[in-house]
Amino acid sequence: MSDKKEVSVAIIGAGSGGIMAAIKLREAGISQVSIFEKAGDLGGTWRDNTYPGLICDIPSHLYRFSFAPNPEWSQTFSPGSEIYDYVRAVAEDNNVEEIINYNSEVLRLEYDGAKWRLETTKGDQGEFDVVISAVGILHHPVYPDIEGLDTFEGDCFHSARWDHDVSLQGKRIGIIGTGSTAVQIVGAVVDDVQQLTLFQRTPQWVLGAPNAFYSDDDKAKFRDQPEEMQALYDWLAETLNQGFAAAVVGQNEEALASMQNGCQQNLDENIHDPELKARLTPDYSAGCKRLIVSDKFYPAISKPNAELVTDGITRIEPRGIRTADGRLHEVDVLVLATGFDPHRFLADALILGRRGKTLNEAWSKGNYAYKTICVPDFPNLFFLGGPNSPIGNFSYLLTAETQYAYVEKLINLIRDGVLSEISPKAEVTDTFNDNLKGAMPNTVWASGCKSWYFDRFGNVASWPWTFARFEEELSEPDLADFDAA
Ligand code: NA7
Repeated sequence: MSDKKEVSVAIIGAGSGGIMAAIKLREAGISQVSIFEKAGDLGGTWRDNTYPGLICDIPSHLYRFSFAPNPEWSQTFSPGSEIYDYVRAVAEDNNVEEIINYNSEVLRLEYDGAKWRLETTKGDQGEFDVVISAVGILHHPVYPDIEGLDTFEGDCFHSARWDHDVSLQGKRIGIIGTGSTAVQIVGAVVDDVQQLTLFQRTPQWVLGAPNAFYSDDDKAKFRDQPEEMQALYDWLAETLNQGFAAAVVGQNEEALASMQNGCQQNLDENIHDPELKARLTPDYSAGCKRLIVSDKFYPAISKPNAELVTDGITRIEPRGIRTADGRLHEVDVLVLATGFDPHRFLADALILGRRGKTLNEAWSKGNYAYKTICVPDFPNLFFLGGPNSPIGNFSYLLTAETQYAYVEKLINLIRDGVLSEISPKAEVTDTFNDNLKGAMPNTVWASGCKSWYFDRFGNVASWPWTFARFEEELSEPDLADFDAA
């Protein structure tokens, strides 16, 4: 029998992070684990996004839980539905569904000096020693504030709310946005539609990485020789860490230049019309906005039935979109590929910490945390994918597992009776965040573009250092950084 103290844990969100945390908590011997999920299904962003052409821009063999390597990935960058199936299978294999409370959006969390009382849309859910927020960042769709949007008479939906009852076959489709989502949709639907009009506010750099299929032999090899699959993982992780992830935080100029050259080469080789090329060429560095990976976009936008519109949108009318040059672009279906608000976290809930302080008050000048994990005055509330988590083109699964391992160590301090309440010291948290802000100007994200990495206060909300530093910072909790209680 364990002499550890029993703790109860509430996890908010049944996406990849929440599912992983539930599996690992139970493995660690914590039996009282409940997940509260606002929707009626698990899978997070892979549940919400079902648009045609959806793939993950992280190589599949890197985008997996460490404890569930998957020999069956179909492609270098596998389709979203396959990732959803993978996350679901991992949850089922580990009996996670039995602890998920669906349609239970957290409305209120109140710390009473010892425990968190949790209330959802289904009412009072009782008290928990620890709360882990795994709410993700890509699930609050942003709808554009364009005059007349509600007057459009055709079908109109956000890319994350794709209406599969609407056939695109032979229709005129308009797409607003040129992020990863829009780029993937364009490549997937251009051959089905009569006319595709893409409304671009800002051009994007696109890396033309091919999306190869794994053969049956490849999959058999990964199945029979797991060490081969691990070797591929290690190579991908190393390549991304040392290359891209270091480049975007100013630690690898050569890799940054090579990324820039790769994007330019993709543009040069695939866009032959100089006028179109000029309009597709960004005026900022590659990597400043989240890098897009697609070998389909440029060929697709060059097709005779595709048009890139770069005149600004002035308003939306019943039959289409009016641009600044006075032209009305008539469309039957309008897709809003206008992104997400990644900075909301728990903003829709009332989170009351010590002395009745709310999390929204604490974050009124911007979200912050100690090492991305926890916030002063909100004891035993831990974040996976929290403020300033690495959100450059990086595997969230890898990030979340690294954060979880640290959180488990914090929870063990409670289980072992070392501390009863864990909250970081305010001054240590301030120093951490001052350093973080000080490092931000070295990153490519701050080099002169607008992107969803910025919060509403104009601060970049990513991790400004290498992934190695992330792992190092989260390797072992330093008790001196926490309030003694
Ligand atoms: P993104 O990357 O945030 O892209 C949103 C796009 O929508 C972007 O091109 C925006 O232009 C455009 N946008 C947003 N509002 C408007 C208005 N009002 N008018 C015109 N254009 C607008 O979202 P995605 O869904 O593509 O990708 C999100 C992440 O999901 C992606 O990075 C991957 O990690 C997966 P802007 O560039 O701001 O001028």
